[in-house]
Amino acid sequence: MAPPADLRAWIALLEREGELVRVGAEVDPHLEVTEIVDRVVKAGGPALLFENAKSQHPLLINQFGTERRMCLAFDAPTLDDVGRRLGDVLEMQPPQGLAEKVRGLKKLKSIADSQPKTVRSGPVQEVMLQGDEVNLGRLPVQTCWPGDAGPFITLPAVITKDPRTGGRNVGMYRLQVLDERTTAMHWQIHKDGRADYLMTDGKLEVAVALGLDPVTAYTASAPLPKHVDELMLAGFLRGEAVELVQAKTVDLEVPANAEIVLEGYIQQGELAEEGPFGDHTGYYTPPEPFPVFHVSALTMRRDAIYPSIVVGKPPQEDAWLGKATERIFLPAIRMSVPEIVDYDLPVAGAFHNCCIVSIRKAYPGQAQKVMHAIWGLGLLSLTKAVVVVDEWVDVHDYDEVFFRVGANVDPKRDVLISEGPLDHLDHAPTLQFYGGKLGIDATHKGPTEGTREWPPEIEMSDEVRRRVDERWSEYGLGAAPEPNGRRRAALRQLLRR
Ligand SMILES: Cc1cc2nc3c(=O)[nH]c(=O)nc-3n(C[C@H](O)[C@H](O)[C@H](O)COP(=O)(O)O)c2cc1C
Ligand SMILES: [Mn+2]
Repeated sequence: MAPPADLRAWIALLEREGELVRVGAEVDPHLEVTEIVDRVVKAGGPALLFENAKSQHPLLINQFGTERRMCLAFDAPTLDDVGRRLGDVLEMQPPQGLAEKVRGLKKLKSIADSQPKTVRSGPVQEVMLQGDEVNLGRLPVQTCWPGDAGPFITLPAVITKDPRTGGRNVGMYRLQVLDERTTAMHWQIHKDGRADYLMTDGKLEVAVALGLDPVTAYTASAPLPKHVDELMLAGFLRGEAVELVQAKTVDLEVPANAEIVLEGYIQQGELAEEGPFGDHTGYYTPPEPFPVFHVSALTMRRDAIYPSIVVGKPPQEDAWLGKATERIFLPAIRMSVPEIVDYDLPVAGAFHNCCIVSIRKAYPGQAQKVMHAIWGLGLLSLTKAVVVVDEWVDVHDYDEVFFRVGANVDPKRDVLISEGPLDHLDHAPTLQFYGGKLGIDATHKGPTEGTREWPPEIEMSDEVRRRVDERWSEYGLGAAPEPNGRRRAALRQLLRR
């Protein structure tokens, strides 16, 4: 098996796995869909295909809403396995011996095969609408929350090219529908699409793909370095190149397997008020000027399916896109900060508010070094609070992390207050984009860091553990409870569902 080839194969797979429900009842994409999905997401429920969302196009939502579906999308047992695929390539060493050389060549080939390839035609261009024929009002675009300024296209893959280098960028940036043929383009200031826009002194051509296979859709949200094409990552993770067709009215290539593509342009300096929008921070983002996207053509499949997602107070469906990024990027992070063992971005922290990181600590001040590394690493640089724990602490076990913070921290000595760039959407800092950072060093310390001798942690001896394991049935206490760590892990899985 391989990850699904397009949205329809994905829907079929979800259906076979009992992971999708078709809803025939008429529903309103204005607020009603949000309320339904909010309940289903929080209950760990299925993907929903609304076949009658007051539009001729069905609306697909909650395709990513559980860990199981995310793993189905990547065709991997766990998200860490997806990360390992990438790590294997990143950590390639000069091969020793013939067997390793052959394996090395295979890895190199898998990179070469990841390049998107151009094909002559694709289903996304079965229907072609241009000029006045384009009417975004025909799509079941959701107005998600009562305070939203209007309908927003929430799950797009926005494609642009760097005017200097021609390098492609694909990003997930929401589009507020302003009228039949224009939207706002929500390029936050730290993002690659915005950089392409700033580099142009006239028109920037833009294509927006909607309804992709799940891996390619995910990669639009992946925080890659600017010069890396997200479609290349998609090809690598799928094990098959993304196929592209030439767009009809702009000089861009678009995924041949998409359901819908919006083609058009953005004129440098033409801005419109975007928002308010009920955002993934759990608050409404206030109105702010953003570039205007003119849609000059709309191509689609016959009976095109429209994909959507709701963000809001966590947890929402996007939690799992974020968790995928957390897991997939761990090997890449360890390439530049090798002492990092693991990290966790709590969903409740909206991803940029908090990062818990465990490190293999070998010298004084290393926790502070890692805090600064995170504050200097891609979009992780926007992290507000970093909590550093020792390598033996399970960063995904928030009880254990809280225990370490309580037990190991002298606030005067171990709390670092710094400052730097903050997330575009963070409403808490006094200034937009810029403010305070908090680092908490919850690792063990020693005299070289100005502390007293650090006491040993309480652990039962292996010998007694074994004896109790063997004798458990004699005690008449029923089935043996799971050892602590494993029980917590199971509990966490349950809470996540
Ligand atoms: C559901 C969802 C919606 C998002 N909406 C936006 C958005 O409106 N604007 C934005 O700048 N980033 C948004 N993001 C985050 C970007 O997709 C992410 O930062 C990605 O790395 C951007 O691509 P880039 O790194 O090529 O700029 C969203 C992410 C998700 C999962
Ligand atoms: Mn990018």
